[in-house]
Amino acid sequence: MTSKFFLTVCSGVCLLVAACSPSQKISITKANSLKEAYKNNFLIGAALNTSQIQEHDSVADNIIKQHFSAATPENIMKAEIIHPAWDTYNFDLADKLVAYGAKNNIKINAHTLIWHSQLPSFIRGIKSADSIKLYMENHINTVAARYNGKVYSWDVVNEALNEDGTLRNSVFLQKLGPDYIVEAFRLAQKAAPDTKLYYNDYNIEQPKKRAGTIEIIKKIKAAGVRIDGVGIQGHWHMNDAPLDKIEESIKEFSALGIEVMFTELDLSVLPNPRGRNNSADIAATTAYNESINPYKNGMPDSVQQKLAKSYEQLFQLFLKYKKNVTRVTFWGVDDGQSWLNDFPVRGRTNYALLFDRKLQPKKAFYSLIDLKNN
Ligand code: 9MR
Repeated sequence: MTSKFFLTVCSGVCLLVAACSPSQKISITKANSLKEAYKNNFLIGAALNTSQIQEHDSVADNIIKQHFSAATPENIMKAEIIHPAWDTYNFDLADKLVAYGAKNNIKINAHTLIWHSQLPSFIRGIKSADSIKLYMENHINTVAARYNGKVYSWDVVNEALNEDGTLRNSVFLQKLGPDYIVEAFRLAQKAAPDTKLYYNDYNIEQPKKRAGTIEIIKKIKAAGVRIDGVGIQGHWHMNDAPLDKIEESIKEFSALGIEVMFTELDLSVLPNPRGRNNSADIAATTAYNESINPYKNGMPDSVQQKLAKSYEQLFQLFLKYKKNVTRVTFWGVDDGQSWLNDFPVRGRTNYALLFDRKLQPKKAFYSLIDLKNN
């Protein structure tokens, strides 16, 4: 009996599949798509950069279409790009992304309306509270309204908290006071009644920042304003993803009656020059030296395995809470595009995602597929 014959006979017939060789089994019995494997559990997303949104690389494009049911623009919907001057909006790439999502059945999570970082330079010239208020109103009324119902969701406010759970001293806090977050959601709810509204931040699985997040969510709800979910970014290290704290956070956030998402997942494999201090604060960088860039010529198999194991443990946890977790988004498609090659140290070679620099699936990818197929 030839293997070709065997393949035909095997497809869809479990008893015969058991007699196939292991490699045949993989191609016949296993879902080979992340979004398919997890379709009954949660959306699987990726952050897309400009080139991916413009469909420049057909290999990357095929991966996106095959594996992802959700996408977040990595940069192009941030204020400095979409709203570069007081009266100027630049919708070209965002429109393209929205059309791409509609065509390929990929839900777009728009990122982000109100954030202290990547603001347009004209904000620095604004001195009065009234003008900041007007900026916020114009921005949300224009951008969120344009994509109402066309994007699935918005990260309405991003990274408003300090590590101790107090509010970050952003231009919005300084000029508008602590209620600016509720006001941002109020404006977004009006401008985008058909789009889900989320709060998004990093390290909010950590107890103090988690408590700050809960306070924000309760305050929004107490004001009678809509918030549909919370995004735990998930920029962790493969050696110490905080599983217990993540589990506690899923429980506590879900108890507020909102969706929980992992919105920017990646697992660094490189030494952290700041010890265990994990931050996604882009301003917190460290100088390069060779000893903290150990895998510039390739990733050893032992590290591949560790990364795969760590992703597997995280997804086991997400699956345990599949009723509460609605989306898991990776912060990029492949290792080459990852911000972690330049953060917190510029010019390193990191391996934080599921696809390598040649767009080949890594062990970590297969570990997540296997988790659903075994
Ligand atoms: O991945 C983004 C990178 O290309 C930008 O240079 C950087 C600038 O702040 O923002 C990165 O994305 C951030 C996201 O928007 C918010 N959470 C932290 C992410 C990583 O810094």
